[in-house]
Amino acid sequence: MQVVVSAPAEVSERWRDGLAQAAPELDFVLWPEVADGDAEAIEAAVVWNAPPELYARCRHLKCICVLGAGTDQLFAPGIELPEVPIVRIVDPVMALRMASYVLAAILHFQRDFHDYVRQQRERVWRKHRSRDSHRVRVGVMGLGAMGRASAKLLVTNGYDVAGWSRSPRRLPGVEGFAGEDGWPPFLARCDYLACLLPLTAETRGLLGVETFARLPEGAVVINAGRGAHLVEADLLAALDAGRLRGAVLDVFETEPLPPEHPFWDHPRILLTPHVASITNLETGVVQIAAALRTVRDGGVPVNLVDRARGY
Ligand code: NDP
Ligand code: OXD
Repeated sequence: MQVVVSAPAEVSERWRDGLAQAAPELDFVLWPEVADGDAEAIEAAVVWNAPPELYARCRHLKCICVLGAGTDQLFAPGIELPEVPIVRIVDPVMALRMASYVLAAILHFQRDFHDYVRQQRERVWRKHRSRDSHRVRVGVMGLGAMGRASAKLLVTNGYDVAGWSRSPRRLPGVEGFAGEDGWPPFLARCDYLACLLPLTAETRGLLGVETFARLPEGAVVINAGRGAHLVEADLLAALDAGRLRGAVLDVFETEPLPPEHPFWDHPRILLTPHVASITNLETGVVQIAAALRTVRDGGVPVNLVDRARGY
């Protein structure tokens, strides 16, 4: 089976080599080093933000494996996807990475590190009183692989945790809310709101003025889902009005974040360059190799994306 690999330039060879080691019987070729005639023979694609030409030229794909958890990139305008299974990565290593990011983001504001970093620069010795974790109400938007691991870690760390999902989910120690009806009461109890949703037509722009208005005064917003979940102007307005206390952002509408973007200098925003949960190569290649073998043998791989739901 011939498989094309299209990944960001800085990691594409590592993925190709890792996959070749995990599945030596398969033939991996890097995009765009695929001659026109050869594209016809390619039966699977392993992708992260692959260009539309890949799908146009590799016309006999039987499967698409995404090098990450989120698959919204595949449904972007201009991409004509073949009707084949789409496999994503569901990896406990990644989930734990995300969970530790969310915990660190909360602690940054909860324990006033945001102010201490500035105070250190100014040589100011001033103590702040921080709230203990059991008095801190955290809400996790999305209770999938990422959200469940994050909620679990937060419960273990003594927070008062709630989760919001499309369908009702039960997790030990987590107050569950679901759908439109669950949205207002969920938001009303979020001192910290962490967005770990997939980007779909329903979730785009969810972190906007109406959502911020429902949060308790002085809440902190964490977005590690996708940049388009957030209405950037609404966040700036809510921070500047003091409605929100702070924001921790890992994902942005435009990545890399342009140098002139107002988020860079905002005193109440901590930003990171889309690193909350980078895909783990060692476990990733094993999962993708398994999916490719299953497809080659005529089976149905696990961790499929539901196209109708969009995630
Ligand atoms: P999953 O598909 O496992 O979980 C998605 C969760 O979101 C589910 O609980 C689902 O509800 C819920 N959801 C989806 N749509 C809605 C909606 N309209 N209303 C309420 N809840 C909804 O995804 P993962 O947990 O694996 O990943 C989530 C996202 O995290 C990815 O799509 C990606 O965008 C982002 N991500 C970011 C990374 C980073 O480094 N910043 C790294 C990895 C992922 P239900 O349970 O009912 O299906
Ligand atoms: C992912 C990501 O979705 O890294 O895996 O954003």
